[in-house]
Amino acid sequence: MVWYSIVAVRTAPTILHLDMDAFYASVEQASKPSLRGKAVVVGGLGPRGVVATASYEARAFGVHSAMPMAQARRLAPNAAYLVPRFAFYRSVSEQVTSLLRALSPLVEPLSLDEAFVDLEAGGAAWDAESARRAGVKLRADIRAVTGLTGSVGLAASKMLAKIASEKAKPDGLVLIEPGTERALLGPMPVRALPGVGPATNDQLRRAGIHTVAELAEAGEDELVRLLGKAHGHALYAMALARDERPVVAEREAKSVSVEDTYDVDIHDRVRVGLEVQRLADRCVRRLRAAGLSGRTIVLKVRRYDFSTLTRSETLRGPTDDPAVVRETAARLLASVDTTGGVRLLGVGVSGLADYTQEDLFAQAASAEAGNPDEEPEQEPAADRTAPAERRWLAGHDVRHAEYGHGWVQGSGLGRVTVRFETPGSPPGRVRTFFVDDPDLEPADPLPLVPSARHVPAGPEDTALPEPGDRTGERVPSESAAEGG
Ligand code: TTP
Ligand code: MG
Ligand code: MG
Repeated sequence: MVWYSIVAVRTAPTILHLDMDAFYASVEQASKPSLRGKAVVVGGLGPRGVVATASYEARAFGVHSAMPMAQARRLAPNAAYLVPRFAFYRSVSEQVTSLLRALSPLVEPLSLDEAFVDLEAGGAAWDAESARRAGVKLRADIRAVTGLTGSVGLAASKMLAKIASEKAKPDGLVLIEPGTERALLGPMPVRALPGVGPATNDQLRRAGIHTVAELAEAGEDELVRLLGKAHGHALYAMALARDERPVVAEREAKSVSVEDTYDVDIHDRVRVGLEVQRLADRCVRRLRAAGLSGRTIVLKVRRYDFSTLTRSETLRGPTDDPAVVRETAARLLASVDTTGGVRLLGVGVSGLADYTQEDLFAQAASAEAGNPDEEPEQEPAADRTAPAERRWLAGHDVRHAEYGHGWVQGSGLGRVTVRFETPGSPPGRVRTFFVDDPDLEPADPLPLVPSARHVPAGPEDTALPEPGDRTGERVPSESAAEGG
């Protein structure tokens, strides 16, 4: 196997970007036959709950990630609303990652459902044709092993590979032939480029720049004048499709942070506060997209004289709640002297854990208690005693002594409704039980593809925080439900 990755500028489209389609929702559909082809929304319950993702069927109603759950329910009242099962999504993600690692030692995961792969470094591809073959085979392997679809982009750079996979969505493959990059990028909105968020987008729009072609025409000097040196320079390079960032293997994120440098120092204390809130929200979005939560909130402030301060606060439990991160960052800001002006602000979260279910349980708890103001994230999970109904989270698996494996379709008023079906069965029947029915127990998820090499609910699951009322109630095995 030869390592070509040292070669300066790549000419073959051998960087692959994979992004799974509607990831959490697709896992739920693969898991629950009755939901296939239906609108499915996965997200947090409770007053501050937001949509994690929506199936493409639900997107047709306008539902999308980060939308308040209440708004989603108004748009798509008949969709299935499910609570995320992060440990299960991670186990599926690991199945996908091991397929990527078989292609190359250079695999750079970006989130639970997304990664770059340097095919050339693994000897898996060397030109457009071999790259396309590798991409087609990868998609087929992912489907065989997980039952899910992922979209693949192939290009000679990371930026274009990611743009390509976005174009390929859902369930497709797009290869950008070298030499066609600029023609392809030209008509795209500037927002398609990495690093162009809403603020930059607005700034460019005010300058009459809407498309990537217009960005390239504006020229480097103009962009530097508009956006500052670093950003202007970087954006100009991307507008010309120049991106030589290498694929970096195993970048274990120790923290997730975002920062902004201001061309003009900010003096107004209120404005500084607003910027910090905005950064906190952005930081949380990244955290969530990476399937992480963290305990330590960090605020970074570079002052007019380039002196840089960091302040941090560690919470009792991990969080990915925007309100908690915002409040903590605001508290930290209160302890910093910003008179004289601020050049840079940053907000980060460290002490990372995989997504804990804690926040969601807390949200569900405060919803039940009718107390949206409580700060559940700062209480240890073990202290919360659950009423019987909270064992039955919508979408989570159960086993009934007589009817076998199923999932919770809903609960309330002392009843729980269960649909009895498994990934390999036809759509199943619904039955209703009392919440304290002794024949009904929480269960581990079943593999999405019954014969797959990997059993999703293994030690990984037990390592993650569990709701207190589940421990010690493990169903001995999932052997009965799937004949293989
Ligand atoms: P994405 O890849 O951004 O979205 P997606 O896979 O659901 O849909 P598609 O890629 O087809 O457009 O995110 C991957 C998963 O991360 C998503 O399924 C749920 C989670 N997520 C959140 O929890 N919150 C968010 O705001 C986003 C964007 C994603
Ligand atoms: Mg995705
Ligand atoms: Mg993604």
